[in-house]
Amino acid sequence: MRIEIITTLPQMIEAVASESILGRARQKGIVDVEAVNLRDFTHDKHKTTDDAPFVGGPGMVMKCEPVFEAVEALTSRRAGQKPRVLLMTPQGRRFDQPMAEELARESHLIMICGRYEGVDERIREQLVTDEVSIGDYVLTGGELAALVILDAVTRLLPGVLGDETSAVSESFSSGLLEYPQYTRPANYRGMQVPEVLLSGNHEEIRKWRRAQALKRTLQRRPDLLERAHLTEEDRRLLLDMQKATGP
Ligand code: 4GX
Repeated sequence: MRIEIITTLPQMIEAVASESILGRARQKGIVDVEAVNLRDFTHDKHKTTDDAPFVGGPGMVMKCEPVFEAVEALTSRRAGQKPRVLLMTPQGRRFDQPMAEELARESHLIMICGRYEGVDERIREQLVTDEVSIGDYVLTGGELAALVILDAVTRLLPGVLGDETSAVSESFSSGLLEYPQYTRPANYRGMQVPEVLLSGNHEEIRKWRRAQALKRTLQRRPDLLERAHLTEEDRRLLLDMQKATGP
């Protein structure tokens, strides 16, 4: 998969994309990440990427020319194919795990990172296929949002995670929050690991973990239960929990 990130701060992308699991995925050739410097597509001495809004108003707006030329340079390399072009903006569709899974099926993504107050509307209308938000808060630029998407998408690509960890991602796709985790020692300053986890009874452990995941989800994110994949046993457990705590 090829992912190109158009930005005035390529070092910010490179710093994250070269570390840890992401860095290894790149070295293995599973994902080809390129931070594309928007200033390379300017023609003036000052390498200008922004300008004052027409008619006035606060702040600066990202200019059309460098962004159009950058996207055209990246798409003409692969004539015929039409990559998704994402714009990071609080006005976009909220990024979530199903969207990460959807994007992980693409072979080529371009992400545009805005700074300043925003981008010229013609960029949105002509170049962008998806406006994406990572949440309802205001960042200073799109770079951190692009990195969040890069991270969540890359870890879904085959070969990026080991077999063990990929099972963990399955459990989020089951739509429930994670059960509590423990490691050694079994007793730390008098705080005991739950007895069942030391029992060696795998069927009891499976049931305990599932019940804990259901309980957590019910307490913290009841909204997730509506879309979770639940068995008859799950539904019975949930009803018991709801009875125990009252309406
Ligand atoms: N999830 N920001 C982008 C500048 C901007 C504004 C409008 C394009 C259009 C954000 C978020 C986010 C702040 C990134 C404003 N660029 N991006 N930036 N939340 O807050 O994605």
